[in-house]
Amino acid sequence: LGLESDLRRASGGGEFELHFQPKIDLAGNRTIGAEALIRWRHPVRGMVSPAEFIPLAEETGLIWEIGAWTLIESCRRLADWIQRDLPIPSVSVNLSPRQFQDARLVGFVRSVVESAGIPADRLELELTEGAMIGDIEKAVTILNGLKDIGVRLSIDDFGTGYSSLAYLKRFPIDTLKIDRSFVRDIVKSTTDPAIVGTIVNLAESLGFDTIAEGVETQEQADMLRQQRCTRIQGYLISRPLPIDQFEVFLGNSV
Ligand code: G
Ligand code: G
Ligand code: MN
Ligand code: NA
Repeated sequence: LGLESDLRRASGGGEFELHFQPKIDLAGNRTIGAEALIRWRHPVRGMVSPAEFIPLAEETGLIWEIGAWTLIESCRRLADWIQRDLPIPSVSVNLSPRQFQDARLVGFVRSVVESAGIPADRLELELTEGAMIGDIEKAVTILNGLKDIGVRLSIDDFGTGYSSLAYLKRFPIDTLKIDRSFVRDIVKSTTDPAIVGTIVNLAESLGFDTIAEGVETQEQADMLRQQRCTRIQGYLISRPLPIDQFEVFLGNSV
């Protein structure tokens, strides 16, 4: 309960900050984007992980305010980087299931993108399969609404959820983010390389891009490349970085 009332107080934004984790394309070795990841600097507890407070925010409904803060802040940041000509093609923001199902979502995303003055296709929204199960027709309607704004859409943690191929082909998405559980053991596993290869083929058939998350070693990156997945994100490239360090990363990249 303590944490809940603290979260209520923090939801205005004063104790949150965003870290950014680069995504790169091994073919060409360039930064293709960055994922915004929220951090909570609690005055007493110190850093509280989103793995801890996002589920609580979902349960209590505070996720709307927190998500609004994240989206506004991410778009502002991107606008600043564009204005300063930093080499960052896009920024992605995570949406949890309750945010996705909120009737205000499409209108809100549109207004935030317009206020920030960023090209919509430089913002990406990451959704999990779990957000879209249940009422598929409704999910498709929301996805189409988001797509009409021009933002890019990705399915996060892909391969761990329940989306059937019949649904997947109806989703107007751009990218499958291959879940890190398939990356973790890809070097030793007798099955995971084939699973990754199958996801890459599926994505190609459906016209989606792929990116692998949680890449920690060069050997994993090599195995992914063998399966024709060239976009990666993970500690091998960089941890999620505070703004100033992320800008140094961009300054050092091509
Ligand atoms: O950044 P990692 O460090 O600990 O994030 C843990 C989890 O929290 C991940 O599942 C990630 O998607 C989620 N997460 C991080 N930032 C946000 C955010 O701004 N909004 C939502 N909904 N989830 C987030
Ligand atoms: O659920 P989502 O994919 O949005 O989660 C992002 C989470 O993954 C964050 O907690 C982030 O800190 C974490 N993360 C990013 N790169 C790596 C990595 O290479 N290895 C591991 N174990 N976690 C990572
Ligand atoms: Mn994510
Ligand atoms: Na993920």
